[in-house]
Amino acid sequence: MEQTFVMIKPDGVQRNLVGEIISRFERKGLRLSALKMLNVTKEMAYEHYKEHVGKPFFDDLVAYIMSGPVVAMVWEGFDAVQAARSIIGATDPKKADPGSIRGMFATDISRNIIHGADSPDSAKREIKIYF
Ligand code: D4T
Repeated sequence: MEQTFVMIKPDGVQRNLVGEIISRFERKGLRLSALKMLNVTKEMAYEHYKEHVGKPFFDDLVAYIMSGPVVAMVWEGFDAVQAARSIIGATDPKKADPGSIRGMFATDISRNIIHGADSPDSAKREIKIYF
């Protein structure tokens, strides 16, 4: 059994996609083990995205993630990290599978609705930031 960290970003919350997104994870067969709505602080944003410090999109990324409430979640199940990433789709919505969350609901890489941890170690690190 593996755990992964998933976060519905401010645009996903503002566009009333929380129920739709949670439903997709439930129907996949993953189990919701924690959920919290919160406002991301600058410290949390920097910790979450520290691998991107110095990149051209970093400041916009931090401003975006702090622009409204997010929904942080822990999902668990067999191969949960990969299962979640396949439901979420590629980082750039233009390249995402059309049936994935980003493929269906997003158009812009800088407003891509949802985050999913990219490995079990990242999931552990990110869960500590938000829970
Ligand atoms: P997150 O972390 O938001 O789930 O995205 P990914 O894990 O799928 O992708 P990432 O870490 O490579 O990128 C983090 C975040 O930065 C935004 N981004 C990324 C951007 O605005 N412009 C870019 O060129 C890239 C590569 C989108 C996701």
